[in-house]
Amino acid sequence: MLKTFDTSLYFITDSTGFSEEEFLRRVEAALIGGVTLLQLREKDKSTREYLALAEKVHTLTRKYNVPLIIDDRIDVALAAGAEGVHLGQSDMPIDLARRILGDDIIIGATAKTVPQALEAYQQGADYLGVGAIYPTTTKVRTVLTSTDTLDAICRAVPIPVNAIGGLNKDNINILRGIGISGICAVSAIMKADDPALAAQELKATAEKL
Ligand code: TZP
Ligand code: MG
Repeated sequence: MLKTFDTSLYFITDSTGFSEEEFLRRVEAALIGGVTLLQLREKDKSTREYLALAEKVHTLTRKYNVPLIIDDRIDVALAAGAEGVHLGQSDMPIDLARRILGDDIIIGATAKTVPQALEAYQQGADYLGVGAIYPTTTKVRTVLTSTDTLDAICRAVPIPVNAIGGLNKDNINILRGIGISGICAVSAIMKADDPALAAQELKATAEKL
């Protein structure tokens, strides 16, 4: 299997506050709107609940030919047959995950500094998420990352680097001139009145950076 993926508009989901039906409706709308990569991010579900939702989301992502990435859990990613997993600094180390998952599965890593970025790359990460660029309303333990650090990380590693944190179509101009491969967004799409339109507009704006 050839491992190809496009991080230009990386949508990370958050089901908090939505019925499953509404959540899945929004996920499909985002796919229709043109997201290029989709991460299922669940922090409070049991393993079985996470897996059951992953299977439903995977049915949708397959329909639109978008790789599905599972946050935190390599077991759930494997069991759901997902295309990848995203690992933070307190999750499974990248080199161990790579050993378990093999070379065909996408492994993404969170990095907030150049040393973290270099380590993740050297251990086998396929892409990096860097942030938070702006304060975020999404439930996450994070600190702000400067655009200078983001720029330094882009120059330090040869793999795709995505910016994350508080990004929306009205504020991503700050990323102009930095060698990112794409942007990650949760609430700008998830909580939009029209997630399909939000994804479409965000993608169009990001493409012009
Ligand atoms: N990591 C750093 S910021 C963040 C994560 C998971 C959340 C981003 O969410 P939003 O709603 O796009 O600010
Ligand atoms: Mg994590």
